[in-house]
Amino acid sequence: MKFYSYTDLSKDKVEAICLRQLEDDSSILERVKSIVTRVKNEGDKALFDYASQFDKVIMNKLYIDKEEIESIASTIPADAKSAIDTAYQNIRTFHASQANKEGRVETMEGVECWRETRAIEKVGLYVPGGSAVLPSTFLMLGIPALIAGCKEIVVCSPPQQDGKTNCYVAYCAVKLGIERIYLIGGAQAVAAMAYGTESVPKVYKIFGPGNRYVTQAKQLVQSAAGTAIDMPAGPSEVLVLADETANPSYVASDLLAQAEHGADSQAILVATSRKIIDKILERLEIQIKELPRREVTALAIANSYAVLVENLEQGMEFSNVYAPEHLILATEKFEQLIPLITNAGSVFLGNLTPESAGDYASGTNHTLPTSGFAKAYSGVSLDSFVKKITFQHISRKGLENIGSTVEILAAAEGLDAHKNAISIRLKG
Ligand code: HSO
Ligand code: ZN
Repeated sequence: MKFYSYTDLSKDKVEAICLRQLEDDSSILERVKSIVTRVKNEGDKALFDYASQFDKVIMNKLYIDKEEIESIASTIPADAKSAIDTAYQNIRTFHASQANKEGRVETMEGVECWRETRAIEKVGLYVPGGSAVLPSTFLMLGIPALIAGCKEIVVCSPPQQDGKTNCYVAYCAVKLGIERIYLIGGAQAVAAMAYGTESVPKVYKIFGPGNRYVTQAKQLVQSAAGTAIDMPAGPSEVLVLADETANPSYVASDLLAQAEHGADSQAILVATSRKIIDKILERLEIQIKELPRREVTALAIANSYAVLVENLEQGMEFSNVYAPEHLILATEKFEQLIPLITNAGSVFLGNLTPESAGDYASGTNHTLPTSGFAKAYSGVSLDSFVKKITFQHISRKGLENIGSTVEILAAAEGLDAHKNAISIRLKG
């Protein structure tokens, strides 16, 4: 882990260390383009070919239905089943609370305006599967889609070696009432949902994390097919801000939890004394030895850094420039820092609130803006699955009240037809 002292860093240097290593995706862009084009032109045939080429499975159909999903789900171990049940309940409760209805507003007497929410009718969820089992992502996307009332929820997940899905993903499907899972992975799954094939319905918005191919494909179909996407996804990251009230072992465990996601993950430590940093790194060295994924974890830690700051406020200043996907405030003084947070995807307060809780089960969504996108993007929520449509109604009194304002503005813009649309009504 590299080390920096904030007061010694120029503004440019701060900006530079906050830049995530942007992968050179030009090499994969061409491959993704050819996959997307083939799926668009050849439909299912291309999907069968890619399953044997990339997933190394010969598929005779591209999906499994209710009966098969239920039979796979029934093999789930009891403890995993009840853990998914608890997570499901918490995620549901939190996301259901996001459905707030807005009132009607009279902007002038007789001029009434309001917004109504409508679900996006067709959404596509990409659930990473295969070797990396991510049923938690299925819950994080499926639950808000369900609450929003999306009519068609298309789910794609890469096939396992046996051409099926695992019991965790199958059980999540049962809980969500999803009766078909398309066993398609990677860029080809994104292309199938964007353009539609003989088997896979076309959707209006695609959600979900994935590898560089999936991310590239999402960006491609966004411009080429006009399919909306949840957000640009980069490697996962955490920033932990710690002071003398932090528990070094806990902080070390949080940094490692992030780092084990992948070699390109970032685990940033910001602390108010050198002594705290040293203690945390000491704990980290001990804990990493026990981790099954220690090799990949060590690579991510080597890619990460610690920043020494003079106080928590200065730490927050740095954090806002970094704009972390996850921000952990490992301090008892977290309350006073909340108003200072301007850029972060999701925030974890105090010493007993690890990111893992939010990754799986507390209720908040784990699909969050990475790579500094937290400066302008929010994480996935109920809002991501709906549109807000504006309405207005004008009465005769309202028309009299607003009429001249519109006429004058229309005339100023030289748009006489606009003006007439008012004048003709005022006369009538
Ligand atoms: N930390 C990831 C989510 C996740 N962690 C899924 C474990 N499983 C991105 O927020
Ligand atoms: Zn995680």
